[in-house]
Amino acid sequence: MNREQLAVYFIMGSGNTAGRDPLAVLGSALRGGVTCFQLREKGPGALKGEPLADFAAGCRDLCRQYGVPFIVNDDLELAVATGADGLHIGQEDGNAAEIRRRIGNRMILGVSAHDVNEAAAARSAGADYLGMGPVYGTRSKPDARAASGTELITSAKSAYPDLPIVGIGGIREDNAAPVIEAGASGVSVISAIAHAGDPERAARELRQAVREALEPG
Ligand code: 3NM
Repeated sequence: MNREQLAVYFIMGSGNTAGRDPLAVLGSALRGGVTCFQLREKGPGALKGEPLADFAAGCRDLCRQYGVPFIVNDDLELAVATGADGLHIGQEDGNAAEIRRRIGNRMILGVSAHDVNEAAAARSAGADYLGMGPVYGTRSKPDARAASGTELITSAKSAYPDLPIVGIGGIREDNAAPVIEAGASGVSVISAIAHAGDPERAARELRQAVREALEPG
């Protein structure tokens, strides 16, 4: 995966869209220019079994139409079954090195990391990119840690300059720039797009904010 594909990394599950059709929200986000998508089906009412497989296939097909990587959160079986481009795992979702051995280099592997030690471990396990957060306060992950600001990105970036990082947690169009300036290749968001009145416009504005921060002046 190239770094440009991490610029605006949209994450969503069927329960994140405030009652709207999740595939319609994803379609709008893709039209607005998101560069990567992660299906993260969690929490009360999460789809399982066949409905989940159907939903995942719908997400995959939309992502393919736009040439955007389709990543599955924490479900290797679903990732393989849907022909996903990648898998994203958290610190509690199993051993990253073991998962890398199982998927080989056929799939992108993303790992959530919350400090430099976790970043180091993920890097040696073979992660292609890190998700680091929560940068700002978030309501989308009930068990999220305390907001850490952009400091954790600065330190991971200076320790491992070659390892792409996306910031996550409470990021919106108006606070995305410091995340990029700290060294992230992109921003990862749920609510800034999934809860937006106009997800296409929200995606477009985030893309523009990230573009400007990546190319100052
Ligand atoms: N992971 P929003 S924060 C899925 O810190 C997730 O690892 C986090 O949602 C972490 O953009 C988070 O709505 C939620 O704040 C991000």
